Amino acid sequence: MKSDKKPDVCVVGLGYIGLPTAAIVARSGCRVRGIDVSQKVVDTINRGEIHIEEVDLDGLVHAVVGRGLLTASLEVASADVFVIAVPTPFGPNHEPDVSYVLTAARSIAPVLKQGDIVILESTSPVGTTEQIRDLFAEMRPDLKIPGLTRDTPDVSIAYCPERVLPGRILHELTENDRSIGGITPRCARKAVGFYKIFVRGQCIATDARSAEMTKLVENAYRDVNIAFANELSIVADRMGLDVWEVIKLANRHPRVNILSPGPGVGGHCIAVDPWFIVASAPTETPLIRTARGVNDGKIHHVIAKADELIAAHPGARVAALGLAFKANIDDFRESPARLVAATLARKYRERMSIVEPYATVLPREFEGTGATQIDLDEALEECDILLVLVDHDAFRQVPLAERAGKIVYDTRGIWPDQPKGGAEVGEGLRLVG
Ligand code: SAJ
Repeated sequence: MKSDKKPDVCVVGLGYIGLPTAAIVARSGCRVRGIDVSQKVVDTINRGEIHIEEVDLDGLVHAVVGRGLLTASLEVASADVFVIAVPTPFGPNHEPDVSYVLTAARSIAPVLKQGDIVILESTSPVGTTEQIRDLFAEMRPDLKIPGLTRDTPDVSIAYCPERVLPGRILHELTENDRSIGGITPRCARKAVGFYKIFVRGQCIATDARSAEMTKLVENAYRDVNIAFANELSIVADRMGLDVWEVIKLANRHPRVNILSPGPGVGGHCIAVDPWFIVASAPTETPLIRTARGVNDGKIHHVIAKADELIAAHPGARVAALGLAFKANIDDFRESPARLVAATLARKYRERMSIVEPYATVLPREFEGTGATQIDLDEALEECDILLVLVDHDAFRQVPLAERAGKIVYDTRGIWPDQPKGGAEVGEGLRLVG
């Protein structure tokens, strides 16, 4: 990479992280080639359009494609910097699957040249960046590979996890601090030089294994803390206490900050990444493993409680509010709300309605159940039981007067003013926990 010119960049994987990253890097003036295995994705981006939903991403992609700074392709080509941002799912026993990462690295190896930088961004088990190094050493014996040569290496290899929040990706990609772990300190310095082109947050150099672990630790930390809140909600429920009131009071302690209970943990990060730590140290991770169990178990607790409530009110119409995995986004993947609503829809059929302002149609598993999608106004007019599964702002803003007399199971604690009362339809009831 010449210091006087912006590097040419190749981003492998144009998903939720790769595409916004490619667009932001292109906005900084680098020529970016984005690679994806899907012809449809490649064609969409080359038209200046996008295939995922993210705030302001459409305008940015349209602009950088229009200026010729971002092009998409099926094939990797020569560049100065390669960024790998492909999925790392887990297998049936929660073992991490890094095959997409290694396939991406294999596609880069033939075009690597002296001075290139290769950065892995995908969430990965500790040691994956070293696997890439070994793969390059095997495929390119002509190159001096960092960590395996005493001479100045020909290429740099580093790990730099993304830590952006869906809905705020473009902002956080530039503003968040980055942990940048090199195979060697020199590799880290080279990668820091690249991120400084478009990141305003601090770029902190470390080693590759520490950076890999840091990413897993951040999400496991959040999972464990959400598990604490979810366990509390079940305990409070059993003791007849309002968990939201207890958490609100406990959080007035200057060193206590309990997170929010909910119907379980969704998305593709927090419910997945802790398993990568468990897989690396199965006997040393009882807490992390248990937290996963608590958060998954909360989904079934909510299903059982909602089922009991609906069964106790024959004929009452039920509205499930929300399918997204969290508030104010249109992402329904690995969503506990979706699982709860679909399970109840299969049992209660025409009695169930779904309100999801971020969905144009219901997901496939609702087909044939008899459950229908309605809007929030219809739900408030026609349904007797309201199950709050997602804390979308649109739901939070419903005034008490419009919920009066409803039976409410509020798994997100959005309506603390809902009166607790008798269990008869029309009398009003608030369940939490
Ligand atoms: N949730 C709760 N209670 C809470 C907070 C969250 O039940 O108090 C639930 C949400 O409803 C959702 C799930 O947890 O179902 C995950 O939501 P989230 O907002 O905690 O996290 P994600 O998955 O959107 O993004 C996380 C972030 N990681 C951390 O906050 C440590 C983000 O910074 C990462 O970049 C992202 O994972 C990722 O890609 O790894």
